[in-house]
Amino acid sequence: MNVLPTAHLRDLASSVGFDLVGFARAEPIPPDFLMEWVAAGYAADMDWMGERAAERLDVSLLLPGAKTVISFANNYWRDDAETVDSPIARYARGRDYHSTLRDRMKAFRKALNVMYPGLGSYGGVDSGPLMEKVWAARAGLGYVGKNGCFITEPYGSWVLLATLVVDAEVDDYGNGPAADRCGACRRCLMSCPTGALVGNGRVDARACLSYQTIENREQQVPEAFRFKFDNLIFGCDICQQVCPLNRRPVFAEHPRFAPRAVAELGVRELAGLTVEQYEHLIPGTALARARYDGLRRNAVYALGVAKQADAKSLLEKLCGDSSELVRTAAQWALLQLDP
Ligand code: B12
Ligand code: SF4
Ligand code: SF4
Repeated sequence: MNVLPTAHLRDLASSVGFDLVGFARAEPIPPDFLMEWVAAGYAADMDWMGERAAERLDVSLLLPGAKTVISFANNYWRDDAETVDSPIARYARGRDYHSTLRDRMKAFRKALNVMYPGLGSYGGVDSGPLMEKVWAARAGLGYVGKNGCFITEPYGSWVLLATLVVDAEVDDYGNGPAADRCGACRRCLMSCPTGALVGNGRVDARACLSYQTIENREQQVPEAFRFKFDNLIFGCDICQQVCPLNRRPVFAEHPRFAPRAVAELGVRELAGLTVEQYEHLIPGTALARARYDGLRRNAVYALGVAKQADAKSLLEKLCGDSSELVRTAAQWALLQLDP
């Protein structure tokens, strides 16, 4: 197989819509970061993080003969007046980013296949057994901050990642990971409401509100964390919002990152969402991962935390909801209104 010219790959990445691209040699990842994180229990019940550890650590198990990992990033930050108080994390307000980045990677691969017939590749956006931040770091796009997020120079941490493994070398692997710019700052560590940042960029998912609001969707959330659902019902941006390296965000122009109607709703409307409204507003967004009852459970907690007296009648109604998850959350929320 030819050695691929990075100048050409960079043009191609930009033409399909990626903001950043970089290249890393497909060398195995030292196992300690992942294995110690899993052994400490920080993966919570995301068993899939440990189950395919071998592939996460060695991409040649995903693509025999892997030579290069191409890392892509897209800025997604938008400041739209009507969504500034949305209880939904920024990355989830627009069209589901998985499909946006996947479509871009698909277009990139299609063009590659035409130019280099026979080139083997394996791609992933969030869901594949890949350590995407490690590859983005090795590819020189930035570094992992103390907040556990991947931070780039032009866009701060408001980026989403996509990763493509190929079985050919490229002509320039760049200079490797960018320098750490956190310095003595500890803002994120001080601001995380649940103490989920446990040092060196590690996140204890059990305590992270992003995990509790999205992944832990079938049972009640431990009570201590429910009290932190303060206008926050899907994902959490607190450790990014306080980061000084995010002070100059760049507006993501592409319409796929534009907030959808659901991002204009407040906690009360989301708690009272009907099945019809859910079907109209949620499919095609990342919010679908929390499912109907999980999303309403979160919004119901947030109503309790806000102690909004005028939410009482809605909560009383939800105490009779067909979902046990929502009923129990509503009983708890009512107690917060009326202890
Ligand atoms: C599991 C997971 C979570 C978990 C755990 C978070 C975590 N930080 O581990 C939960 C559910 C909590 C979560 C939350 C979020 N997530 Co998430 N998540 C993932 C996932 C699937 C795997 C991450 C992982 O491997 N963790 C295990 C630890 C051990 O590895 P790590 O995170 O890479 O961190 C270690 C290494 O990077 C190492 N390291 C650092 N630098 C270097 C350099 C080199 C050369 C090497 C070898 C190692 C190394 O040190 C770190 C600490 O040990 C990735 C997608 C993917 N497949 O990679 C998305 C991903 C990390 N998530 C993403 C997003 C957007 C989020 C949220 C911002 C969403 C939100 N707003 O609520 C939050 C952020 C929370 C936070 N503070 O990190 C984006 C990251 C965007 C960014 N700029 O960082 C990703 C990449 C998805 C994507 N494709 O865009 N997530
Ligand atoms: S996403 Fe929220 S809960 Fe998770 S580490 Fe950051 S501030 Fe803490
Ligand atoms: S808030 Fe400070 S310590 Fe945390 S990631 Fe940003 S620069 Fe680093």
